[in-house]
Amino acid sequence: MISELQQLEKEALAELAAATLEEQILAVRTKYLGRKGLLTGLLRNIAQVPDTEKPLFGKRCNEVKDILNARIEKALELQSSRKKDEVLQKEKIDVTLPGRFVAYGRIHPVIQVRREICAIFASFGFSVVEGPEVELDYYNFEALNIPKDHPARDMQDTFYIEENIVLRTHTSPVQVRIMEKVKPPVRILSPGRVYRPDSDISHTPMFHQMEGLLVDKGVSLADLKGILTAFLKKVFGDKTTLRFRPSFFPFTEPSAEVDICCVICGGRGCRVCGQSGWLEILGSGMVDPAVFENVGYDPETYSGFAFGLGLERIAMLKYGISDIRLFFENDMRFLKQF
Ligand code: 2NM
Repeated sequence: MISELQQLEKEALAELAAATLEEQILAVRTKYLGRKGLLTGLLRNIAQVPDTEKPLFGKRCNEVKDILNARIEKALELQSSRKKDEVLQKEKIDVTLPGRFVAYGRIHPVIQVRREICAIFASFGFSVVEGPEVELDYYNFEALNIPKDHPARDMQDTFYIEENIVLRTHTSPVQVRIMEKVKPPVRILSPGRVYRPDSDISHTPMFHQMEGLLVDKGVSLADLKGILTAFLKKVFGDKTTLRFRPSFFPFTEPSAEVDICCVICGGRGCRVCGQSGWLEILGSGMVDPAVFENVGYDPETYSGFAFGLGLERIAMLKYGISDIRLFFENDMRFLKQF
């Protein structure tokens, strides 16, 4: 029996030495020390050992049991630290590597200009309003006193969805919709995308416009001049000189275009201003009584002024950009500069 015990100890230690995985170590433990294990079995058979040898056999059994337990414990520890090392090795990060490039966005220059202008008019008490880009012929043309035979209504100048539905060519229809709903006083600004079938160095089929409208009792051309002068000096600088030039729009009477002294040449004449020394910035006028009639305002009681401008054009002048198409190419080398 003693020699059997020695043989068993030798085998158990050899198996333990070969066991690397946790399951393998636990299997050795079960095989020798479990309830039905080999060492447990030997101990159970102690009856067959001669009486004189019993104490020694019992002692040796316990020694072997302690040795095996200690070795198993050690093997488990070793195994778990090996597993930890493996994980650490696998998840190793090189903290000396340079950081990864993060692509972050920024506000498009046209939208920066839109925000800047909105903030200026907000300080004058205007609210920002928006409306549909797919618009009824009525709101885009009819209500604005643009007659059926007007060239702007031509297929050449307007994208038609259906006979009576267009992509809006300006944002004034938003203002008509507001006037239909609310009584004066009205002070609104309507920025947004507009569409016209044009495409060259200064025109894209979609561009951004901003229109303003102020209606109240006793509004005059002097109010128009005062507000627009204050606005343009805020955008282009206090020293900017302006010129109000008579013009025509079907929805305003009288109408005026507003020029500023060329920001490039200071008025001496250059390529940007076409040698005139002036830059066209916006169109404006006193709202035509016919428009007021269409929205249910009494033109005898109320008067108002309106204006419209192209945001790309303002951004081009402000930043010295000569081709409008650059705004829509999404080239980050261009966009990152603003
Ligand atoms: C412009 C020029 C002049 C304008 C008119 C209106 C409305 F709805 F009140 F009639 N909104 N915007 C207007 C007037 C727009 O853009 C060059």
